[in-house]
Amino acid sequence: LYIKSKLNETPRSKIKTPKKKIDFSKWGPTEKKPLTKIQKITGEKLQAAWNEIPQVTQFNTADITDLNDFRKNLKEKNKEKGIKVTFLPFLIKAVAVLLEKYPHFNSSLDHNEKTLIIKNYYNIGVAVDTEQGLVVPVIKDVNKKSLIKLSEELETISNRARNKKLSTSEIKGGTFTISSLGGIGGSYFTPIVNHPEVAILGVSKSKWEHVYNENWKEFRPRFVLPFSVSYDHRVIDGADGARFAKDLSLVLENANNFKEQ
Ligand code: CAO
Repeated sequence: LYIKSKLNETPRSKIKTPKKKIDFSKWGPTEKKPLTKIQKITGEKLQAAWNEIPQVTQFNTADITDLNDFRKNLKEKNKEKGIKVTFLPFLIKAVAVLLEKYPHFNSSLDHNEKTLIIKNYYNIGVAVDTEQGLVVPVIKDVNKKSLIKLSEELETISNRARNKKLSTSEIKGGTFTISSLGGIGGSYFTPIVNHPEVAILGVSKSKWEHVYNENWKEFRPRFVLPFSVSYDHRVIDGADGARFAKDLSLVLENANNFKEQ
């Protein structure tokens, strides 16, 4: 009977704190701005993920000096074709390599939370900042696409997102998400796992730093990318979280990994 009554209890995550109405105008002038539809939907998703997923964030950096030179070169070469080559396609490619190596980062728990469903396809969601709020269009089968193709798709879907043109199929089916604030600034942040996915990469702005390397035996100016990986701790152990972040750094540090794309 005790077990039965426990099973019928509302899960802690479903209990909502009663909201108290506060008259803020008592202390000064205010104005009302209703949330957009996107803000409401995204807010609910984020709240559920925050309540239901025990998440940990692992931080790391990658020395992308060589990769940056390679990117600039590719950017220059594709300028005339009107293709904008940013860092994001490289990150998408690097993540795809790692998801193949760490399949449980590319999984979801089933509805009973008793079985892990590993996906053998690699669809990366990219957080896009729009006037209406945050949206996450998905680029499909990224492992089969070149850096240039990814650059083109990225520009198309982020424009479609900003012009409110995304269809339902374009925001579904993601297996892993990247949130890049690198074009804006800041050092590190802790992204929230995009449920039902189990891990997310947060990318911050790279900057020049003095780096000491055992091989060089001196400090050298290097272009360093800070990033963070948040993951569902029910599916991913801390050791694997650290391995994933370390390996991502290794993939990004070797520009040769991207040369045949
Ligand atoms: N370090 C240094 N520079 C970076 C960088 C990084 N990590 N990431 C991007 N940049 C540079 C780009 O290379 C580009 O410079 P160049 O013109 O010299 O090539 C410039 O910053 C602007 O990039 P961008 O932001 O336009 O393009 P992107 O491909 O990096 O990102 C998109 C595209 C759609 C992800 C981005 O525009 C965006 O919306 N970001 C916000 C996402 C967001 O809100 N996330 C938060 C979600 S959690 O609340």
